Amino acid sequence: MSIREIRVFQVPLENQRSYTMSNSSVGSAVSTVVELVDADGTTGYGEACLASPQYQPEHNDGVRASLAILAPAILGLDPLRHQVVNGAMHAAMSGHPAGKAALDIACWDVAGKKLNRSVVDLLGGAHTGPSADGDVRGNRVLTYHVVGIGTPEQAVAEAQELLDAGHTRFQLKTGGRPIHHDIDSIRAVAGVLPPHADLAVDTNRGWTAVEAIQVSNACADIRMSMEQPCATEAELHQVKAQGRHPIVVDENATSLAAIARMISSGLADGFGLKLTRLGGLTPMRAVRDLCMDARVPMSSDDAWGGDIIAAASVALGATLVPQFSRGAWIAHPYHQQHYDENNGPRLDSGFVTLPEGGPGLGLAIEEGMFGTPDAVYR
Ligand code: 0XW
Ligand code: MG
Repeated sequence: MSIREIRVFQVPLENQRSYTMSNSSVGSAVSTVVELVDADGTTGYGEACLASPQYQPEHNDGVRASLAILAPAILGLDPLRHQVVNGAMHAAMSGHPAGKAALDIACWDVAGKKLNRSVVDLLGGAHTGPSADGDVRGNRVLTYHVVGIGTPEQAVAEAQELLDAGHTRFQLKTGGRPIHHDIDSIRAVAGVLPPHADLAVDTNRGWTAVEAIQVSNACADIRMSMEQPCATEAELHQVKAQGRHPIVVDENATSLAAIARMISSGLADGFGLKLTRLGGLTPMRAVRDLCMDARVPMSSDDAWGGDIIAAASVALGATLVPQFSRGAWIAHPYHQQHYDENNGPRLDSGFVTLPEGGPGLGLAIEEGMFGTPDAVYR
C-alpha cells in the first residue's frame, strides 16, 4: 500500500434548520472532503467541516489551505502505518488538526478497504449488547441530540419531539443571554424528561465562572452535567469546586496531554470529543483508551460535516464501553444531505446507524460524487 494521489473537494452543506450555540449560529458550511488514492487505485475518503469560525480555532478555508502542505507530506507513505503518516504530518505542519484529521480518516478508510475489514474492527471492534440504557445496540451507536437556545416553551417542545422519537440523551444549548433565561429553560426541559434521560447543559464557553456557579446553584435539584460552561480550564476548576454538577469538557479537550491532565486533576467528569480538534481517528483512539481505562465517559463526535466524518465518529463510538459512552453526534438532521443515500449514518430511535456498505468506513460513494477537485496532489 502507498498513497499515490490525494484529491481535495469543497462540499457545501446547506442547513435546513437553525442551529445556534452561545457564540455562533451555523447556516451553511463548506465541508472539505479528501479522496486518497492508493497505488492500486483503491480510494479512501476523509472529511473535515468546522461548524462556525467561533466554535473552534480553525476555518473551513484554512482546512483546504493546510492540505497544500499536509497532502504532499504523506504521498508515497503506507496508509496503514498511521503513526508514520501522523508523524509526517506533524513534521510538515504544526497544529491544523482538522486537515490532519481529514487525511488520517481517509487512511483508515483505504486501509480497511485494502484489508477487507471495517474501520470499527481496525479500531478494536464494536461493543455490541445492551447499552447504558439497556437497549441492544446491534449495528447502532448511542447518540445524543441538541435542544437549541430559545424560550422555555420552545425548548420543551423540541425536547418532547425528541422524546417521542426515542431519544434519551439531550444536550441543551445555553449561553449568550442573561442567565435567568437559561435557568428557566433548564428547569422547563428537566421537568419533562423521564428519570432515565441524560441532560447535558452545553454553554460552549459562554458563561463566566460566577454565572456558571449561579446557574448550578439555581438548578441544584436537577440531575444534569455542565458541558464547557466557561472558556478556560481555570474557570472550569472554579465551577467544579463551587458548583453542584459534573463537568464535561469539550472545547478545552484539545490533545491527549490536556485530556490526561484534566482527568488526573479530577476536573473532567466526561468529555465531548471532536475528531477534527484532536487530529483524526489515530489520536482519538489513544484518547479513547485513556478515557475507558480511567472510566471517564466520552462522546465520539465532530463539529459538523457529512456522511464521512459521521461514519468516522460512529465507528469510534461503536468501540466505546457502553457505560462510558456519551454517544456519537451527527449533523445530518440539520443539513439532511447524504453522500451515500443507502448507508450514510442516520438517526434511529435515539441511536445512529453504523454504515454497512462495505469495508472501511462502510460507505459506498459513487465515483465523481463530489465533482471537480479543488486541488490534486500526486
Ligand atoms: C453538538 N456538537 C457536537 C456539534 C456542534 O458543533 C457543537 C458540538 C458541541 O458539543 O458543542
Ligand atoms: Mg459541546
